[in-house]
Amino acid sequence: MKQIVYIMFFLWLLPAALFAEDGSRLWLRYDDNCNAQVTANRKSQTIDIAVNELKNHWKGVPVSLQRIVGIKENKIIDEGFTINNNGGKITISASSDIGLLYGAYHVLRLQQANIQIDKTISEQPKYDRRILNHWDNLDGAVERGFAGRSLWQWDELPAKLSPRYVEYARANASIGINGTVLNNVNASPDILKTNYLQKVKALADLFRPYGITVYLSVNFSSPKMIGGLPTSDPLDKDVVNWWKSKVDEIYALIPDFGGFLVKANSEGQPGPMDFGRTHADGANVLAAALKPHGGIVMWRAFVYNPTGNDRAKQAYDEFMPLDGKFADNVIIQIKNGPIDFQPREPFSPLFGRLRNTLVMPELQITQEYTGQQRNPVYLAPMWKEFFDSDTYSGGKGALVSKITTNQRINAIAGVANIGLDSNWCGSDFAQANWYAFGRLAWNPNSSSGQIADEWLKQTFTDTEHFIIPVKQMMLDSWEACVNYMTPLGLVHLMAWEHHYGPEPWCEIPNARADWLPKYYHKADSAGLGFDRTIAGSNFVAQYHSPLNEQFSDVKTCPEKFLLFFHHVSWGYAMKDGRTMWDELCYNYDAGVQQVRAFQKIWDRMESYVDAQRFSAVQAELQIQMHDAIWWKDACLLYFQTFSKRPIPYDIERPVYQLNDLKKIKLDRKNHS
Ligand code: BDP
Repeated sequence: MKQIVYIMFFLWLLPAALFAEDGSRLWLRYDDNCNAQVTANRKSQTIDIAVNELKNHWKGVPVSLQRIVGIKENKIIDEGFTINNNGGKITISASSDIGLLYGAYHVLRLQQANIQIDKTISEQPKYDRRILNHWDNLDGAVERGFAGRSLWQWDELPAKLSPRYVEYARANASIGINGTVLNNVNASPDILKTNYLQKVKALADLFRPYGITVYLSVNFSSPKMIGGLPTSDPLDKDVVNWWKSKVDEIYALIPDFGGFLVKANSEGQPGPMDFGRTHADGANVLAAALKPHGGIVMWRAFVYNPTGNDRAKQAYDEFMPLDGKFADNVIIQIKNGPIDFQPREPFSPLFGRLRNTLVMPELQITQEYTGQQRNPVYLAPMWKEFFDSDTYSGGKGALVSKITTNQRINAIAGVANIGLDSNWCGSDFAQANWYAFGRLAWNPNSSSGQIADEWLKQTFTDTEHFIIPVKQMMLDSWEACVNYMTPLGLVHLMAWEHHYGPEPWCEIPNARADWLPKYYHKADSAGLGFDRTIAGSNFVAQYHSPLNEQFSDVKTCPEKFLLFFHHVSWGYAMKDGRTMWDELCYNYDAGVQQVRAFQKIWDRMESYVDAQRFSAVQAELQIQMHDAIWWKDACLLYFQTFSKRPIPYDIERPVYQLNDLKKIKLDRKNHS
């Protein structure tokens, strides 16, 4: 009897185990064992992966993979593909193995999204290097990571290879990501020690068939810290030689190593300026060591040092004088905005200004400032606003996406949101941001809606009753987040260090001014916002005309950036006739209302989604709802102490007391 009970209990558990929907399959939820007829005219590890993916998961007519030799050799490697369907057979052709694999994933994507292949499809990535930046430390912690600890098991490598490494490579290949920087930009010098390089090699070997190149973040003091030299001065002969032999050592292990990412002279990191040298001096020494092997240096423009000047101006001030001085395999990696991955910022003026230097965008996929993967926020619309910004470099039409894809080396980086959590990203909707980064890096002209559509269909279901409302929810989610966190061009109102939740009042004894919210919002009895016009910091002058003039004039400055560029009086009349104070209140309230609407949308979706993912998202929306009210009350009650105006009576009353909100101190570590 007892045995029967056990068996019944086991049988009852079985379906739950078989169908555990923990999100681990990402958007790759293909049916298995489809036994498709697939042939290829060549064999290689990469082509074999493509053949097997299709054999296993493709449900249509036979597929032929055609590796064509000798076309379009103008690029380092031509990763594009063409798909033809003659009715009885689908042909995927490409001039590289990886092009065939990308073509195979594209065919599967169309199948999962229920799109017929009824015309010839030709695709070519716009950025050549589509790179994830992992801010993973060697001790397994992930800086600004919200999805568990690091995927990389450094203590087990190279002997033990987690199956997740290949799953990671496969997921990236399926969306065209072809590079990964394994370690944090706040880099430990140890990564360049031989024992670590052996571990890196093991990962590189696993990733290679999936077209993924490995890069490393390096610490500029490495020659001194692990090389035993007395200095790391880039112009010292021994330092130059140290970098050269270190790089030679790396390439002996990893012949297709991609290069280095460097954060130098920023937030306490060492750099060439410690020795009276310039960013160019530093970058060029590394570049010279990498050059014979075909490697590149991605030198970050995120410089964040105490200067008396407007924080927004620093990157430009340091890098513009060096325009044209960088070696031809150095590319300057620039965050999308001039401050630091805020919910919304205008684009960094270095795009369009550095004209004799290669530049690449850095986006943040991990949601450091947008709810830390507890708030479902789809970031593609933010990135689109950035890509579509006109820099006016050399005239109208010089969009960020255009100027950054029109160079000798085209590259883009996204700070990864991936960790050891079973669903990879800590939340189901955060997976959409990883996905969207890959798809936009492939083609920044794709629309956020199109990407959301295909992601939803692959990840959940293609039923219209689900797709239409949930897609709309995704598309509105970023604007909602901006509304309840930092509307009208406000930035950096987040809590100290961990950056979760509002603390516009924050004061920390002896902290640098430009690490504190008050520096950014400048609330006083007269008004709110940072004057960056000629009467203020004159940051506007870093933009090309006519943006400079447009941002400078309070009347023509887009209201979404108003308080970024102007200190505006509380009673200032906005375009809709409301006062700035009222507009601010309505914006915060709109954010709250939007999240309420998301909750209602999602609750109606219960019958279309498995129970596990349904309730996970439901819980996140609940957290987001809580956070939105918290943000609204904290910011409005605090700013009200300056504006001395009532919160318009037709919007929701605060539910918290300012003094209670000020007492909240979350127990979150900075680097968790
Ligand atoms: C900031 C993060 C910090 C990073 C820094 C960077 O708060 O943890 O080290 O960016 O990009 O947004 O270097």
